[in-house]
Amino acid sequence: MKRRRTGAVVQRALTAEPVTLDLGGKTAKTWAYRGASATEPLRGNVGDTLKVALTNNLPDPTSVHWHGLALRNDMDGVPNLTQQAVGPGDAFAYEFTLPEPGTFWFHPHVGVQLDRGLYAPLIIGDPNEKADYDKEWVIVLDDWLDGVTATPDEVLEELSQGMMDHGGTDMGPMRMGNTLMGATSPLLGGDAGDVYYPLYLINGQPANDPQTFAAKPGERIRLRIINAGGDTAFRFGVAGHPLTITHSDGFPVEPHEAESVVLGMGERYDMVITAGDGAFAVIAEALGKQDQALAVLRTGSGSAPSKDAKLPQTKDPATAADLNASARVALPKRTVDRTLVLELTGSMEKYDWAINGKRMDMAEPMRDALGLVEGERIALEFKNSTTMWHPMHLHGHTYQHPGGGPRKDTSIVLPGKTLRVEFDADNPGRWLSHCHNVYHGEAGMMTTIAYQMS
Ligand SMILES: [Cu+2]
Repeated sequence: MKRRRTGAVVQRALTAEPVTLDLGGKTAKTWAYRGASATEPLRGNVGDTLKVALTNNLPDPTSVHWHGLALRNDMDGVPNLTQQAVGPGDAFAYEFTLPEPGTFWFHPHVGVQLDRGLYAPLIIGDPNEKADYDKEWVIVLDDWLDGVTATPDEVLEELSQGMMDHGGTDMGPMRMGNTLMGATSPLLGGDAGDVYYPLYLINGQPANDPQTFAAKPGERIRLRIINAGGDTAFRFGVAGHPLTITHSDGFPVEPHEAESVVLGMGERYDMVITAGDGAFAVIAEALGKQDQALAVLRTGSGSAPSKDAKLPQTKDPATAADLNASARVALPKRTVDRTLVLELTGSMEKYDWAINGKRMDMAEPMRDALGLVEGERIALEFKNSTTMWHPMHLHGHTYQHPGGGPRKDTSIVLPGKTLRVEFDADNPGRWLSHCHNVYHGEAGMMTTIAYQMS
């Protein structure tokens, strides 16, 4: 793969460390990064060299995975596959060229650390892009439990026992320990998620202490939305404001108007809104979980929106299926050289989430690697044989959805459905493909796709 280089170097220090947060009055001990956060993104331009000096001040090993980037394989941050995990007290120097402009993010690829506070946006600018907006806001959505109800490791332990989902009650989903029974959403084809979260956050703030975004009426604002959640799909919208979706997972799409948009874990959408006059609720509805994250868009006087403000339920929200890639990022038409079938298997009862019936052991990630040859056009079929949706992610590449659909690296695959995407094998290395439900991934719903430079 040819990578443009500007010669500029962006240098940052990043320290993973224990911290104590105030989440709207709740004190939470957690792990987070010093040097980057939801409100302090890393930024660079396409072609710049990013140098990040990671220091691990956690009691556990960690790593940094640069989600969505077609970067050099040895910087992808997957222990036992692309590097050794960075032990407590140790350091690691990440250095790579920023390959494409867009909205990306980063997080550890060790255990369920992602469901703590260890994540931040990576925004890659394009100096040649003509910006037809006045302001730009990065909005990170998250489901939060760490240090409030349990640690993510305790939740995984609980889920791993397996459970029968007896469904919710007439009143909605039902909490049992840290799991949630009967959380369903028709938008996700049934079971929406399994984990009870006491809080939902926008840029690290809960609904009772929302972030306020200030603008002037009539300003055009680019929103870069990232779902950093562990087990929650969000339906995002801004009350009273139509969204014009412009990018999916960093790559441009033909502009698409919508009232709201659904994001699975790991997905990003960029959109433009034209600010109205007053105070408006910015809402991320936690699908199936009867709760939501909230922020406020304020351009004038008027009382702040209630924390119970709701998105309209009337129209179908946008999903990847509604979008088409911009012509300049559509894959050139060519015949498929090889089809890789990734059958998603497993169940809640056994908590044996897997790909092609094999649960990946991260101690041995090459054991069942799928092979291909550099230069091939690959069709990747995510065949969901389970009764639950999965947000499937491919490292090191951005594939295209069928029928001229959007370029993406993370896609919702509904229960019983198959999603067939295509990509060009132009970035040799050992790459993971996995479910971005962090608990499903850690339970084994991962595989490796590997190829050498030919
Ligand atoms: Cu999954």
